[in-house]
Amino acid sequence: MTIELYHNDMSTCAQKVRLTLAEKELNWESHHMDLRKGDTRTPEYKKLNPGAVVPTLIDDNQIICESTVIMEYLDDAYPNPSVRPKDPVERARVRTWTKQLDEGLHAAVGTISGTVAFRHQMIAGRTEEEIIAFINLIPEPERRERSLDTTFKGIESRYFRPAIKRWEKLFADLETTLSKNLWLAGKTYSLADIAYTPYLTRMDHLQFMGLFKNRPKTLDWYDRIKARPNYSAINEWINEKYIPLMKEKGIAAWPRVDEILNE
Ligand SMILES: N[C@@H](CCC(=O)N[C@@H](CS)C(=O)NCC(=O)O)C(=O)O
Repeated sequence: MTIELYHNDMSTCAQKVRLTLAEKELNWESHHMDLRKGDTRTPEYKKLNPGAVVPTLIDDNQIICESTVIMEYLDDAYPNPSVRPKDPVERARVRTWTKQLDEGLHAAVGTISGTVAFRHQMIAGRTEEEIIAFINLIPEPERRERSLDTTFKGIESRYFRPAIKRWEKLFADLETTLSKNLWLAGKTYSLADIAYTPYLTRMDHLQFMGLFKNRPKTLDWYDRIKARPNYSAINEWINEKYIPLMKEKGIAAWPRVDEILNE
């Protein structure tokens, strides 16, 4: 039975799952979704994933949504090598890290990427009415509201400052943890490290490394996670069209980020 993954090249949540599959050396079949065209917002795809997002995993005829749940599922279904520590305390730490992403950090990165760079891709070639119609295909009212504000207002959106503040706190927390332990959950590389790898990469692509330039332990950890063989799950899927856009718009937005950091 082949593992199937509905994913997107640059999506952070999809990158989490691809990193996990690569770490476990599992073969999988790709269904690549174009998020700018709205591939996830069709009635057919919503039958697989009611939230209209990637990733979605299909294994053994079972549909599994939510990137953290998928990573845990893969570790349960294919336990060798395991990417979760045996020690209950370290396992609890993994959950504490992944929970934070699911409860706000991922949305905050969506806000940062969207306001700074991706809104330009959303707007290109669409009239205002078409943009609104596209956003209205998002099932949850809260996400729809955020997408409207971030798409039309860019970094002037009311969601931008709290998102930067949340990531500033995260970088402080990472540095504290990595000053005590080599990896996020303790002595060994785990799902916690995998889960945060795409987000550090995103900050890097946006030229937002200033968020952690004075955090030597985090910088060292970022070098170590990038040097791992499974990082090919990010590198081999880089969409070269995104990189110059993220760089140009990220550099232009940085003075506002710096202002927020220095408040
Ligand atoms: N909580 C979900 C979030 C997934 C998510 O936000 N996916 C984004 C890409 S990172 C997406 O598919 N967006 C498509 C869209 O908004 O049209 C998970 O962890 O799987």
